[in-house]
Amino acid sequence: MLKKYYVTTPLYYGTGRPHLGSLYSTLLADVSTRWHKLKGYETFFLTGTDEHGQKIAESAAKAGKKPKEFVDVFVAEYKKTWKDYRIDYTKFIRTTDDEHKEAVIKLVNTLLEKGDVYKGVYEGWYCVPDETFVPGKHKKGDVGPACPSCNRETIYISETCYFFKLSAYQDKLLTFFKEHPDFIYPKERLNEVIAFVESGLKDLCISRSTVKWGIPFPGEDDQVIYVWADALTNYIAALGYGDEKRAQEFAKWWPADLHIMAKDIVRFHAVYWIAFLMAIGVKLPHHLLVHGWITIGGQKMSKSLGNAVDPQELLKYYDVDALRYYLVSHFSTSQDSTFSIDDLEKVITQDLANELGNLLNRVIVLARKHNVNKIAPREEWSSATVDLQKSYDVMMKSFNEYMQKYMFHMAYAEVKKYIAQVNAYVHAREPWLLADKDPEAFVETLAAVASSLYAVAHLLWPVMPLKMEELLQALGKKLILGEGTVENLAAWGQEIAFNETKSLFEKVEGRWQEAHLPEEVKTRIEEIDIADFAKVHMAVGTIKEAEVVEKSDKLLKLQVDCGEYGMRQILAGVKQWYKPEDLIGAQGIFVVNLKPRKLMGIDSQGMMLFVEGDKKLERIHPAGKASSGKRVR
Ligand code: ME8
Repeated sequence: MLKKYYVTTPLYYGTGRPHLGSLYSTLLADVSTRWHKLKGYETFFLTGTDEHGQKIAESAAKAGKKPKEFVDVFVAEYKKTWKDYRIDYTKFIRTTDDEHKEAVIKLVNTLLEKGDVYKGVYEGWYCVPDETFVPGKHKKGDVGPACPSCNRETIYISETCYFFKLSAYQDKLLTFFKEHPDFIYPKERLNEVIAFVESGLKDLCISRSTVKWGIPFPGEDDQVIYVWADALTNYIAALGYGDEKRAQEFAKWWPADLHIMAKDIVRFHAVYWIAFLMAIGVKLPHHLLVHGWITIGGQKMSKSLGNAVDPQELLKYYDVDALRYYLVSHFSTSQDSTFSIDDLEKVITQDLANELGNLLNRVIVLARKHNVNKIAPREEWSSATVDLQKSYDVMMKSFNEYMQKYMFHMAYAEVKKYIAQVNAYVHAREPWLLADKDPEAFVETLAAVASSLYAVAHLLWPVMPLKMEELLQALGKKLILGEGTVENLAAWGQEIAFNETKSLFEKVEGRWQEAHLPEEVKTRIEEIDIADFAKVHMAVGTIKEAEVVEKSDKLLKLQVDCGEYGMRQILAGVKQWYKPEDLIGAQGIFVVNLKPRKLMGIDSQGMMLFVEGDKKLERIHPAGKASSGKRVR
């Protein structure tokens, strides 16, 4: 029997460039596709853009462009970012594609034929950014309700439209959810959907007569199909729904194994989409993965809030596979998670450079130093290695269970734990001492570490495809995809080589700040309270020692006597203007309650203040000599 796997992402609005949130959903789809490839499934991964409706029409008009012209620019940006992030999708669908439009018309015609649609008038509130009808008792002329999903202003609309009899599906939906308790991951989201349906479903407006940019509603010159009814259909349109010539393709891939999205649009997928499919008599998708939001400063990251992190910007400073690893391992698929550069640099430095990269390096350097360039297959293992093998089996069991439930962050936490166990095994075995003392135990240790790395590289391949292929090359191995791969990863006795290789990952702590030091000084002007100002403790400090930070163009490392605040090691980005000897013995003003941070891997426990001069940053200091530690107010 064909083992197939069909996964989709939302169709992102073509109103802006991709950001970390859209990247995250798309990356999860990529990881789950690659994971299934590894297990021998034939896969289909669909992504694309949502290009019709009021929101697009208004944004395009504001930009002075035609809607299609307007979205074309962003579609190109999406495609580029996905390529740069090694997103290996099968198909990119646009709702302006002909095959999509034909499928949407087919869907609406089928709903009409089944008698599930009637003509009426919608009078009420509408959220344009979310393209959604918002219930509310307010009347025309009132201030409307805020959108319950995005909290933005709604507008009043009154227009003729067609309604889909959603209310008639209330019981069928509830029965379906009851019979499929794992339809939505995580479970909490299913409970929310059930509560929403139980609270009573109203019929859904599926056309708009005051919007012109959309797919024409069959038989109506002045109405277009509501953008959500249009966009959701993409999941079947991409497989040729309604096209008899493509019936086989449709039967092969549909139903979807997984629709991925964040919680903002679960209702559209779990209620409207499922009801449409029930109505047209098409099978229902197996699962939804509804992940949380990436937040920044406590707010959802979004294009319209203007706090979006640009994935292209991150690529300037960090390796793409390392970024993928951070996103998958650090962000929970079940809850909101905060993005921060500090965390990103910590995760890359600790998990990848220190733990995984170092482990590979150590074993290769050690093996080659003792002229072990290859090890032959072996069957005998000592009890320490048997224990490690048992840890591997435990890890694999949990890993598989978490992957099954799409809890990627938990699955990869198991791999991380196992890598730490392999590192601990190396520490305990002390192979550098064994090489001469007990060559047999030395080779066994190398074999155990290399076999572990071989397995780990496959498990991490869905997240870090290129880096893990490099890791395998270093061991003289190739990635194996297909049936049985995962079960056979624990091939402990196989032949393995130790090829000379460069470090897989770099330590990146402080890299962002280092690159952005000048920007840090140009802070945005914003009024603050006196209480905010009082939070900043500034004091006089006397510089006792100063030296350059070798690999940095900007940094000097200072040892500063801050009186009652103690001796502080403080980094200052002034290397281009000051020699260490210019500063030794000098006084300055220091922020002494700044959270300690690392720049280029070096601790900094405060900040030295300077004035922007014409040619250089000028040191600020008391006019006469002041005692170290005296507060500046
Ligand atoms: O809703 N954190 O498009 P959209 C995590 N066109 N994920 C995020 C995110 C964040 N801060 N921000 C966005 C639409 N996303 C419709 C979809 S589907 C037929 C039509 C991701 O551009 C997440 O997947 O607003 C979210 O559901 C989606 O982008 C919304 O994308």
